[in-house]
Amino acid sequence: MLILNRSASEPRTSEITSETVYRQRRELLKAAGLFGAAAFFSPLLHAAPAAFQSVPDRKNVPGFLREKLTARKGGQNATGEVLTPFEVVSTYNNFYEFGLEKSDPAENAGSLRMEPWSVRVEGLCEAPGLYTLEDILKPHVLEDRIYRFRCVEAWSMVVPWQGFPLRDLLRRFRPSTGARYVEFTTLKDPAQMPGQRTESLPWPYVEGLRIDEAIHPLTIMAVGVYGRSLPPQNGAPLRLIVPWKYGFKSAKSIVRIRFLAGQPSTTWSKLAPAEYGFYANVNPAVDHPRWTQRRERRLPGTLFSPNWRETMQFNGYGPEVAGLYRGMNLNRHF
Ligand SMILES: Nc1nc2c(c(=O)[nH]1)N[C@H]1C(S)=C(S)[C@@H](COP(=O)(O)O)O[C@H]1N2
Ligand SMILES: [Mo]
Repeated sequence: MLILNRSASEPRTSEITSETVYRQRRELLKAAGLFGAAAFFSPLLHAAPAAFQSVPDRKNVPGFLREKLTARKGGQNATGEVLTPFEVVSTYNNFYEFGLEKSDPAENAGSLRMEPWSVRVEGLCEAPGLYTLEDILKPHVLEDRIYRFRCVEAWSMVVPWQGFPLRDLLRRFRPSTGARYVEFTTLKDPAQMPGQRTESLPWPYVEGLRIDEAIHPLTIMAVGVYGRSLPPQNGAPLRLIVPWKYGFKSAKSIVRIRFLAGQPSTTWSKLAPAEYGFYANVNPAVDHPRWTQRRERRLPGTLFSPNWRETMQFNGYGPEVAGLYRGMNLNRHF
């Protein structure tokens, strides 16, 4: 986002065909030394998304998570928009802990160990402690949430996540009345996360929300995508999804939740306060200093058909969330 000083450029590869075809072509092009030119050869495919069932599950998924995903509640596609195929969602990623290129996380995140996993809960609450992933998930029924996902870099997707409302989790820790904000921290372990052996960002990655944003019914903790456990590159085993905010608010691979009285100091807002605010609500009227936010590229697209569309205020979730910001100047609190 900041480091490479790159523009909202085209994807390096065109990730639009079925997974098998995609992989075969990738191998072929790699062999021919043409990988970077893949986009030129990819036909546009406007096909319906693959059925959730056709998405392979990861190996080593804990049994309790597999059961949860199988027993999930159904949902519906509230956006009414075409889903972004799994092979794009899982290969075009931002996860700087595994590298800066979009293809790096898919290539490098296999080294992330997700078992055992635990989350430390701290700060202004009555039930702090160290919770295992199983403790965290136990009482929650997973549900499908199909959301638009808009990165600050001006690309977007529509993604079928599986997760549960963050409010149902936070309530279990009995936050005190003084808790006005909640902070989320990603794992820091350079042995597993090669990107952390560089100083591309100050580690660990920290994000945060105002408590009313955190307990808004649209805010979820996701553990699955396309009906299967999250691939590590998407922030397994536990990541935030806040669909009306730019993607960088949605911290991945969370190991700490902290309740605070004051606004947490978050990674991007600290690093480049003029570019990335704490709120980061999707807002076509407030441009990034280096590019417009009026429009976005809906993935997948190709060099020949970048699939531009108008960006919607609050990413289209204004009817649900605008009330959270009544009376606030969203040009200042961007
Ligand atoms: N820990 C961590 N979380 C992160 C990031 C990151 O680099 N590290 N990138 C953010 C950004 S900029 C985006 S757009 C989304 C990307 O999520 P996805 O790869 O699942 O699409 O993750 C967000 N969460
Ligand atoms: Mo992003």
